[in-house]
Amino acid sequence: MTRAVLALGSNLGDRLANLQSAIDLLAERGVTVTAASCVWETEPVPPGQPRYLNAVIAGETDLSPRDLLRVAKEVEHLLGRRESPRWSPRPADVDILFYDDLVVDEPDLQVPHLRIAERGFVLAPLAEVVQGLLPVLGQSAEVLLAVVGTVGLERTEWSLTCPGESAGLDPGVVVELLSAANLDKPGPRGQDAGDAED
Ligand code: A4P
Ligand code: MG
Repeated sequence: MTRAVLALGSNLGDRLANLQSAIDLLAERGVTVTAASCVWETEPVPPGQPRYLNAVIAGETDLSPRDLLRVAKEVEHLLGRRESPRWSPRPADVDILFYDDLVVDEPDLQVPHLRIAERGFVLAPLAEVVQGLLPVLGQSAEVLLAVVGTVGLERTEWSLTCPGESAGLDPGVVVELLSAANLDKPGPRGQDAGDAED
């Protein structure tokens, strides 16, 4: 089994339901999701589209990186995503952030995902799920987040359910707060976090 870390995003439809459905559909397709970050509401990049909900999940899988990409695309499609320009609004985005410490550099698949270090909406939830240095990148998500800043990132009170959580398969899960980034609300499962907008 390989540990994979995925980023989820949604800014169309029932965004929270879309994130949870993505987890459930991944679980049905060979990704045992063992940990989820809090749900973050984030300013869209680029602006001029609805706000996103974002989360990061970790899981165990026997799927190859390419099969994992195929499954990610299938889940996006099942949740209503159709061909659209890059960075346009979507009911579901499922990106592979890490696949253990493997590096993949192919025309249609790069792992680690190329824009992790520049995306606060990825780094904030990632810091809740991966402790310490990130694979390949060799920096912690907290440090990278401090560089890009936390403007436009808000931790909500919502939480996601992981089908594999009780299996205790994921010793790397962090239940730590992001004090360095001044994100000092309780988490990471959303208990007591009280800043949701709606
Ligand atoms: N691809 C290559 N590597 C990967 C990978 N590691 N995981 C290819 C997933 N896909 C990968 O992706 C385009 C192509 O990238 C895929 O066909 C696949 O072969 P896409 O999901 O269709 O397009 P995208 O999501 O628009 O592009 P990408 O590159 O994933 O962009 P980002 O950087 O993830 O931006 N703002 C907020 N607040 N929150 C968001 O979640 N997301 C985006 C997408 C833009 N702005 C956002 C958010
Ligand atoms: Mg994507």
